[in-house]
Amino acid sequence: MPTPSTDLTAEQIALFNERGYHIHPKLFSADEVAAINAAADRVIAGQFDKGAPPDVTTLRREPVDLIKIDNTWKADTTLERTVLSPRIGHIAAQLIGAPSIKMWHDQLLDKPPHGGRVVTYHQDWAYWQMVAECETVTCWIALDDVLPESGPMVFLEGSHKLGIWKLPMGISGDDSQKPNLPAGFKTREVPVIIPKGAVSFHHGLLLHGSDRNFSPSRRRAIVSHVMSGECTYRPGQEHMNDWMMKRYPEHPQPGEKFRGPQFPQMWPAA
Ligand SMILES: O=C(O)CCC(=O)C(=O)O
Repeated sequence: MPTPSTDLTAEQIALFNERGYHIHPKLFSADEVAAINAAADRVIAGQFDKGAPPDVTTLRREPVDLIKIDNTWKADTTLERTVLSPRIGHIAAQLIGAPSIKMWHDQLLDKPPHGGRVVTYHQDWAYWQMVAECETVTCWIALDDVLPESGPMVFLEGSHKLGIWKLPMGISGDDSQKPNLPAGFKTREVPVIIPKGAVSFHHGLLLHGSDRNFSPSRRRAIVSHVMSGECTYRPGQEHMNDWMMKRYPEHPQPGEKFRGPQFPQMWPAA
């Protein structure tokens, strides 16, 4: 596959500002996706070719109904190359008009066949108040063809313009907490039905959730949650990154830009 273009048009950026999301056709080839899936299975099995574990591994309930692993880039070279890809960084930078892009954290998500959980409608940045500025983008890389029945993410189009909402009572397992949108607010539910290798980008304030996986196949994704390189550290809300970044001698003080090994730069590429 020829290297896919990551240059966005002014119209694509304007649509992101209007809708709160951008879907990019195949950024990763079938061979790349196969290698990523093999690496993801190794990490799920506890094999780390970088010799270090990811930051957090969550295998929910028995039988497992959702696998969620954070900061896999620390554990595996193939996943590191994927989530820190300059292809992702370049697109995110254009979407939010940022001079540079850093990793906030990554997340490997695996919804098993006939399983998984409801992901309650939420806004990503509401969980990331440690990042003072809402200059974040979630870059969701499909590792399987996403089908209407396999529990796709669903976006509430345009909802990023409504400001910040309070956190739902629990991120998973409950679909009854759809926010009460203001009367007359025009929106639509947009399911993210994309082929493997394509990438969906969404704004830190866009309301989104997902249903269970009703299909006989896995629904896997690896996600780069990224931020502008200009974003600064605001302590107060609990987050994995607050304690993980302090394990390294180099980390930001309150009010400083994020720096140090916890937050690798993705764009411009080193
Ligand atoms: O993959 C899902 O079902 C939800 C993912 C999500 O909420 C996110 O990546 O922000």
